[in-house]
Amino acid sequence: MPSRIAPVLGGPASIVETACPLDCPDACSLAVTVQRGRVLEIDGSHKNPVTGGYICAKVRKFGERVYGPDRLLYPAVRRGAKGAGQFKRVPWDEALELIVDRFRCAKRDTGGESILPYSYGGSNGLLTQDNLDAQLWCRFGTSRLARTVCAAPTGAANLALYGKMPSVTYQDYPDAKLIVLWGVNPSASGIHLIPFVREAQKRGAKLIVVDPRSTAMARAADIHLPVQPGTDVVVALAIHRYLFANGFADEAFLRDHTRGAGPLRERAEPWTITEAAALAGLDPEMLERAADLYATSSPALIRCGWGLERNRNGGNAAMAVLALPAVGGKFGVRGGGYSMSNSASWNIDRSWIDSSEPSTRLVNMNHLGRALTEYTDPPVKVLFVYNCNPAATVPDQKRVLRGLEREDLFTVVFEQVMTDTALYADVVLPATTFLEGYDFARAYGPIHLDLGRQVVDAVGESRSNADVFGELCTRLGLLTEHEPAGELDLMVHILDQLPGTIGNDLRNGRPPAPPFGLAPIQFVDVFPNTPDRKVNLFARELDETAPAGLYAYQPDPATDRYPLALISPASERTVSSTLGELPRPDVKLLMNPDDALERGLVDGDYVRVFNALGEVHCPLHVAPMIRRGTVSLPKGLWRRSVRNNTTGTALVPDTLTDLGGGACFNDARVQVASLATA
Ligand SMILES: Nc1nc2c(c(=O)[nH]1)N[C@H]1C(S)=C(S)[C@@H](COP(=O)(O)OP(=O)(O)OC[C@H]3O[C@@H](n4cnc5c(=O)[nH]c(N)nc54)[C@H](O)[C@@H]3O)O[C@H]1N2
Ligand SMILES: Nc1nc2c(c(=O)[nH]1)N[C@H]1C(S)=C(S)[C@@H](COP(=O)(O)OP(=O)(O)OC[C@H]3O[C@@H](n4cnc5c(=O)[nH]c(N)nc54)[C@H](O)[C@@H]3O)O[C@H]1N2
Ligand code: SF4
Ligand SMILES: [Mo]
Repeated sequence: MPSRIAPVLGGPASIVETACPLDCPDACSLAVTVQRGRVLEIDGSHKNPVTGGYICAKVRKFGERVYGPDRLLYPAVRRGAKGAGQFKRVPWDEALELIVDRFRCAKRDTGGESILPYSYGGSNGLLTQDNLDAQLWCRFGTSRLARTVCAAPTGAANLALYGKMPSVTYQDYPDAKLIVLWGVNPSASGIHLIPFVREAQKRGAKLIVVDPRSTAMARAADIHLPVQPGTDVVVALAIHRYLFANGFADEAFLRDHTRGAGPLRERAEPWTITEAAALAGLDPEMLERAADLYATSSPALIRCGWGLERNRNGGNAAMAVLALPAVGGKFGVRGGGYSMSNSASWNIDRSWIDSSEPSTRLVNMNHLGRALTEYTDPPVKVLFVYNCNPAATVPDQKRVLRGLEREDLFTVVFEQVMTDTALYADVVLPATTFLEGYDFARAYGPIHLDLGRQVVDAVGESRSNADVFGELCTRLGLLTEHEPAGELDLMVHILDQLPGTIGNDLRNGRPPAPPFGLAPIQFVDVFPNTPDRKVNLFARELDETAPAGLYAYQPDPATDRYPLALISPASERTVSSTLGELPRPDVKLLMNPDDALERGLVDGDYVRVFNALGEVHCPLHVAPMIRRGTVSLPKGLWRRSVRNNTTGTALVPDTLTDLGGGACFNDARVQVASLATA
């Protein structure tokens, strides 16, 4: 679709190379056409071979965010009621002094812990988070934030089993003879994987997709297992059982490279193919075929996504899925093993800042609503939001909004655009986008690191995170003389600190590589980063902390009143809620025809999707692309794109996953009724 930013100016155009740091696995290399200092067109470049010259439609339209009507251009303070979005422009100096003053008062009156910094991966780059911001919070002694809204359960599983060993990159997919896409929809969430999967299929590889929806990849698969959300743990355990029971477990590998195979086998024992299929709502023959295909194929590769983690059993699901290649003996060959987040592969996290851990209160970000409305020891008095849009993206939206409405809460929102959260701010600070500054874009699908360069001047008075956090630190007297205090300083400092030749390579525009290369073979080039270098199939400490133990299944939260599982996966239109400000005519609830028939609903009906926490009003899309008993809304909706100003997160309980304290987005259980009859 052509961009709505028209080339109005004329004159010579130039192309600037940069990289996309958004929260997407691919970290594309970009070629941005600039004319008279304005972004004209954004496209993929060939610098990164995985990008291969093309990018997603959403970032092609990123210029509409940069110059759009929602862009924040200057600091402002609230004038009207909270949430009304009425602000008065103020100079940066006044805004920052106000914030510094409120920080000092909060610390004096209710203690540093009454300040809650709140952030996630808005721009996922190394310069926009975990540096001067972290220093500010740590040195001022604020509450700490457990960043758990995403990847906490899969991260906990990957850490426990393999110490986050680097995993199979996109380029190695064509070597696989079997690819399992488990709870991942790369057609939306990491589009550059698709050609590599297609290439593998062309060379004869089989494809299995495990997903309650019939995604494009599921339709192209040899076997599609449309699991009931939240049941992956038992499906994976049934495959383990099949491997053990039929002589497919790799005993030599288990002996030499793993610990804890015995207890894993015991936990898998009750899950026969029949039992697991019944619970997960699958055809047992299909499940057995999938187990057999996995057992007998090599190289066999599992791409574990994040769709399977967003429920009460998410951690154990990731444990059971990620343990499969160890039991099945799938490592040691190119195209075999697993893919999970590769973000830890560079081993460079936060090495450039003072990382002394304070012991202040740790707040789980999934409990924001609770923290704002219930915490008393001390209550949250100052909330500082950046890189995040919690009014749209975290569980229990109504409670979050109730918290943000508190008159005695001082909220700072540091943002690029007037988000649902920024509307509730007492002070808004305008942030640059990645096209207006430097950043390190680190892929978490492929193993790739690139330096994003400034393409155009900062729009309006917007400033980068590093500059603003550096200035806040300086105003509060928290930095020593030789520490970096802004974006350029910090970039140079990081380039100097990066291990090996990485910094030099980035300076010179060469693609850097970690010591084990850009396409490591698991158990040849890389090994588990666990203390004994073995796969820990049964981490005792997790068995103790998980509510029902390791590899346990906790029952579905559905009730007679709210029988439908509501899921909210990534859509092509936004990255989480980023770009959600652009007009969006297509917000619909997807429902299976049998569920619609049972409720007397037809395609195009206006419906209410509701439970005890809230309700969403939207049109209905009836299609067999989703399993019976499950309905779906897109993730990352802005409130204004839904008729009643409420999005899917309003229906999500703030319960936590079994491991890692993650969000249970897909544990929302709802009923759907026609709006006319409601
Ligand atoms: N276009 C786009 N790209 C994105 C993002 C985006 O919002 N938009 N977000 C980025 C981010 S932050 C992330 S974390 C990744 C996420 O990317 P993915 O790993 O693809 O995660 P999801 O989109 O949450 O869900 C993936 C699939 O899991 C299915 N699913 C839901 N519940 C279950 C379940 O219980 N079991 C199984 N097996 N499948 C289930 C969904 O139907 C969906 O098709 O994508 C990143 N890329
Ligand atoms: N219903 C439902 N909700 C979900 C999920 C789901 O599956 N279902 N998935 C969740 C997932 S996977 C994730 S990762 C979370 C993400 O949720 P969030 O962390 O809230 O991510 P975004 O919605 O992208 O919001 C990031 C914000 O940061 C801002 N930003 C970007 N770069 C910068 C910068 O350099 N400086 C500053 N100050 N701001 C910047 C952007 O403008 C944007 O508004 O959403 C979760 N929400
Ligand atoms: S969002 Fe993902 S696919 Fe789109 S340009 Fe950025 S890295 Fe590439
Ligand atoms: Mo995410």
